[in-house]
Amino acid sequence: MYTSRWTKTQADKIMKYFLAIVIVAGQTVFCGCSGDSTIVKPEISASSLRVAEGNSTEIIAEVKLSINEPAREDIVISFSTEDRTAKSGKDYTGTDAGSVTLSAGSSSVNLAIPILPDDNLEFTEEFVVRLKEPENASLSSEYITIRIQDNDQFVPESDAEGTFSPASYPDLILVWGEEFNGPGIDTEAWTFELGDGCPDLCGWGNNELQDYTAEEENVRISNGKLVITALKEDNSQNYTSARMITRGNREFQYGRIDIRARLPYGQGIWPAIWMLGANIGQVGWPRCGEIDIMELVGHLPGVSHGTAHFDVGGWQSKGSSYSLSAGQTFTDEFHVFSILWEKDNIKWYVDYQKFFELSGETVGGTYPFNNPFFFILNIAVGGNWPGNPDGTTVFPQVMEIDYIRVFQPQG
Ligand SMILES: [Ca+2]
Ligand SMILES: [Ca+2]
Ligand SMILES: [Ca+2]
Ligand SMILES: [Ca+2]
Repeated sequence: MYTSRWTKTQADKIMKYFLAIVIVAGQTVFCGCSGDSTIVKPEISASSLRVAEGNSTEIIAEVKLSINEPAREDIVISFSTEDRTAKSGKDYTGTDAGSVTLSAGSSSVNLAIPILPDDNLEFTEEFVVRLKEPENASLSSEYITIRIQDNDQFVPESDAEGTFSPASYPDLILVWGEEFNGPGIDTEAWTFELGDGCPDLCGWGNNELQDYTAEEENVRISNGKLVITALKEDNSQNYTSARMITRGNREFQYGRIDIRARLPYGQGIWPAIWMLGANIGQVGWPRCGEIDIMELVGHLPGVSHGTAHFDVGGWQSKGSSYSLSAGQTFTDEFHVFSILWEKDNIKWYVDYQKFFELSGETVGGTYPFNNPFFFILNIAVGGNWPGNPDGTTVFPQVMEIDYIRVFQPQG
């Protein structure tokens, strides 16, 4: 055998050195421009997460941190949390100095954050986990967003007149409470749209029959309620009603909106509680977006419709409806019509029962609902959807609105 001048120890050292070169070469990038080489650190990535809130016990949000190749050595990743709309101590348990170890040989590790339960109706809340770059790995992104999806149900109370909603919610601010309890209609909030829509929009775009007025016989406050009345005028085929809007006066972007109302009925009667994008003057309809919180066609007096209208290069709508038990109608008593309107998402409710949800992903084209909107209240008579009144239709017909309340998250 060839007699080496190296001792065994020296040979071992050389072998280790050689192996080290092979290992390093396996992850070496040769840069053609300079001839230098750079060691590429393994990269750690994680994606944003949506978790459902719990009711009595903590839910653990598990953020999976993945590495693009099995870790060659233990990687300690430090992290902290930062409040956004979710607050540490109330909605989740945050930390200033967390750490998690991705062990040698493994390709992922879960970072766990406790989500705190409650029974409150809330908006979707979020916080972020901020990762600190470890010495021996890089990060694909520093921030991971955790969204907490509220899971709470609410059963409304009722009085002799029907169901009602609470005047306040924990952690929500009442940004507009229109109680209709004053002596008259608040003209700083409301203006009236008058006439038959002619010449621009005769029949208000739907071949409706009514003339809108601001006369007391068509619109007034009575017993703490707004009363809109559709009338068949004596000795004629003409109908009068009222349509009032908050355009330019009370406009809102997002909110929990609760409206307590009792609705008219009968063939050809079409009450609506709805919203239009405040930019309608600039972009027109349907690009401005339309949120119908409640629409009812009077021949189906137990069915309330919730619908969104928008533009996908042409008009499109999506919606659903809520039906009372057989034999019951929305004229019998008051009900609470609500939307929970958040960024990229709207949910529709009657008496806190969700019956429709629209999310940004399901709207092709431009999503118009992340903008300010104003309210519209009206009773239309006749038109394309309900058809015209007939001999069965009883006049007058009234829509009574007890209140409109707009809540937004605190802070
Ligand atoms: Ca809960
Ligand atoms: Ca919460
Ligand atoms: Ca909750
Ligand atoms: Ca009231």
